[in-house]
Amino acid sequence: MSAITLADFLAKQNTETQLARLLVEVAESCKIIADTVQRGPFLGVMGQAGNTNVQGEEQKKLDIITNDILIEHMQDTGLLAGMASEEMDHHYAIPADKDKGDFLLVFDPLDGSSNVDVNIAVGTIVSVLAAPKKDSIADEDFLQKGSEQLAAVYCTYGASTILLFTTGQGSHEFVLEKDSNEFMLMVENIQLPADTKEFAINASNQRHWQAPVKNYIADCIAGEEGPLHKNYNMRWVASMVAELYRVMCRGGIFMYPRDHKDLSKVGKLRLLYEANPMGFIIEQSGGVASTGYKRIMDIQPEGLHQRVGVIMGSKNEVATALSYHQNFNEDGSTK
Ligand code: AHM
Ligand code: MG
Repeated sequence: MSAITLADFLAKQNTETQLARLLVEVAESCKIIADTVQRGPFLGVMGQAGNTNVQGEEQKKLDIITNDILIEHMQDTGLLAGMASEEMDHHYAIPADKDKGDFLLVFDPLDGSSNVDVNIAVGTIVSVLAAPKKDSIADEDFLQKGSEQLAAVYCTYGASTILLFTTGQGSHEFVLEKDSNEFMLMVENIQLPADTKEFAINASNQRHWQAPVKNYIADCIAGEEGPLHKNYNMRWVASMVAELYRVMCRGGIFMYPRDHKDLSKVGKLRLLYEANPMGFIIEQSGGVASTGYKRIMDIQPEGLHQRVGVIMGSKNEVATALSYHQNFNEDGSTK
């Protein structure tokens, strides 16, 4: 491993000074979250919080605690005009007595948190946007396309604490080195393998899938004897950050597609703080991020908690999956 810290690396990349400062502060928040998640059982912060978030999902105590860590740490940096999160109905405006800055932050403070009690890797996902103004920020100011993101960061808390980020100049991986408590460069310019034999999807939803996904997965399972002529492995961790880290390391295709399970929801994952930042990092690693029908980062968001179908990963495999969608409309009907 190199001896290059995140701050050194950002300087070497000539990252704009304020953005570099912001990314270092996000990484500082992730260090606090890593420590809190690891010491969770001793801190008495495991289990359900006993309430639901705006999306009707049961909140874990750690969902709320990690959201508070990000808010409290980041609001004091003077770099932000506002924040929005999976765990808050509306955006959080930086209080009047604090310095404001030129950025907005949108995050999922603890992705995969349903797994936190069973010691499976969870993570923090952050999207950085330009603030159109410093004061009187509204929810609408966050409704920017993924292609307008200034940076995306995600940090997974597993056997190691690993942080990946992009500012549009490739994606890069850092590991938290315990003795120095610094994120040290592990991989510069991650390149995702273009081909794969590994798919990840929650197969218990099979009966709800649209026809193109049903057909593609059936052909994957058919193996060498089927039309795709290769034997696939399947993986499902139910933690997107862990899933996509595996994809970043050895390739793969990750799918949480739009389905017919609940017609009021076009997919499970959220556009602004899950699909867009992960899509930005995947694309910057040579991969593809699509809904099946269009590039995720081209979608004009209409709501803070908007959901979207997600198919992302190795370029050639995603292209194969997308080819199954060609003759279908976004609602799954045939053209
Ligand atoms: P969360 O943000 O509430 O944790 O939900 C997102 C997670 C993803 O990490 C994961 O891919 C998916 O939900 C798993 O869903 P399921 O439990 O339906 O398999
Ligand atoms: Mg999430």
